[in-house]
Amino acid sequence: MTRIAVIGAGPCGLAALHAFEQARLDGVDVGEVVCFEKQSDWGGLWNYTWRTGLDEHGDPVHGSMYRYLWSNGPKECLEFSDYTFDEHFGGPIPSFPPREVLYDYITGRAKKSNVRQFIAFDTAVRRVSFDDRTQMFSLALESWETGESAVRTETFDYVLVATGHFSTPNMPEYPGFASFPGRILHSHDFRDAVEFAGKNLLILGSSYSAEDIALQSRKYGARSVTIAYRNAPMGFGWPDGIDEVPALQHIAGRTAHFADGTSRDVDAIILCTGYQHHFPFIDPELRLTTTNNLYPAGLYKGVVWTANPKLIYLGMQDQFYTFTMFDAQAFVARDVVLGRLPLPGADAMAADVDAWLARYATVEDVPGQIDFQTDYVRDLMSMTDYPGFDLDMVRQHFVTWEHDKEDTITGYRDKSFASPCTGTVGPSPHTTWWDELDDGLARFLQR
Ligand code: FAD
Ligand code: NA7
Repeated sequence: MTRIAVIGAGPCGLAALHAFEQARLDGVDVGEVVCFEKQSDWGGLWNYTWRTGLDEHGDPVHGSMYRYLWSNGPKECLEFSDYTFDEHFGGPIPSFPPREVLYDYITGRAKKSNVRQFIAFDTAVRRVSFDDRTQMFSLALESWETGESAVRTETFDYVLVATGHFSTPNMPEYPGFASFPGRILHSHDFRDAVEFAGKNLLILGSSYSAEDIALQSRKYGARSVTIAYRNAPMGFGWPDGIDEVPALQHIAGRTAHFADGTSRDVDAIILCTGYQHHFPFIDPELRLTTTNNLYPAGLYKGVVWTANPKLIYLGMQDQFYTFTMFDAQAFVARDVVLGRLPLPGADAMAADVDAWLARYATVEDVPGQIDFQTDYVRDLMSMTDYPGFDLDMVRQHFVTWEHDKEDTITGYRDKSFASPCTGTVGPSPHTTWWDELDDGLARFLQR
């Protein structure tokens, strides 16, 4: 029997299990699918943990999400076409839910398709290697299923890596950090904005984490937030108490000095400086090495490891699209594994990757990035029976969302979008996002 390993039970791993289960329900022999998840529950980053540093087994904590995290894009842009928000919640809900609501939705589909039975929890993959002679992968596993650490090896025909890439921090150092008298942390370790109430914060970075943690911190009471950008400012109309300054040069005591010659005293520094694709458990010749971008090289259709097509990576791109892109990838991965989607030869795969990379090199701005990832998802969807949805509507939603953010960075989450699956328009939230302090599911669903 063909054995297929899925590593990680976050949104990508769950999408893979769902895809295989759909084929099984259609009467296809999918072989044996086993998912290994090092945490004790599913959901990946959406499975909130209060922990930072090390987990209960001494491994680096996977979670990077924090309290009071609301979706940073419209939920209509990530809606599963085969499990809509209307189906899960029994009626319309606003377009920007907090984390717990999206966790409920993701795991709702996984419960419906009954895939928990395929997951070995508390089981970390320690090594992935490939034996040229047997053409099989060997996975070294450490499991705490019985409470004690137990090590074993299993062999598989195919491996799907779904371990995410927003967990291992990119941690730059600036002169003066070692003697800074306050706390310095990475966004990976940020958990509760309330900790910074009354403080003057310095944030480094100019992408999603910097934007959201700056807003959060101010919303929950930081006295001031200074965002230092390395290349270009985000340029939003920030609320009172937040502003952007050019790059940090050095710190002297608690005084931060910036490239424009100005300086400010700060109490804490949050490095919103991104993450590394970090897969130390995969043998070097199988290991994806890339920066965070929309088309990592070496992956045919963004998923198949061209150097060994029995190895598949899911969700390794930077992400406008999330859950729907993961689904589209998972259906392609499944059909490659099942032999329903024959792969072209190595040269043709390389040529396809090169063509996408050549197009990516011409992308100049955010609308271009949105179009690029839309076309990528469209290409994937043309290859399988993943149920269609109005992709052009989603593309337009992303463009509108970007404009909304430019209009009002504190108010864009109060807007409503139409579902590309059902047409349902999200109602306005009962409380504007800037005034809502409670991120609980029950509170969000109150009408
Ligand atoms: P993950 O969610 O990271 O899951 C990977 C899983 O693999 C984890 O469960 C982990 O424990 C497991 N794992 C890792 N290594 C091993 C191993 N060696 N052995 C066994 N198991 C392993 N997306 C949105 O759509 N909307 C948002 O609002 C949004 N906000 C975000 C906010 C933050 C702070 C971050 C960091 C990301 C956010 N994202 C958001 C993007 C997020 O990456 C995706 O939504 C999604 O979680 C990616 O799913 P994944 O399965 O690829 O990875
Ligand atoms: P991103 O989107 O990868 O962005 C990383 C940011 O970090 C980016 O603005 C970088 O600056 C900045 N950066 C990187 N290195 C440095 C140094 N050395 N000094 C200053 N600034 C630096 O990561 P995010 O965490 O924002 O977002 C990741 C996901 O989490 C995303 O999907 C969200 O939904 C949540 P640059 O712009 O290149 O100048």
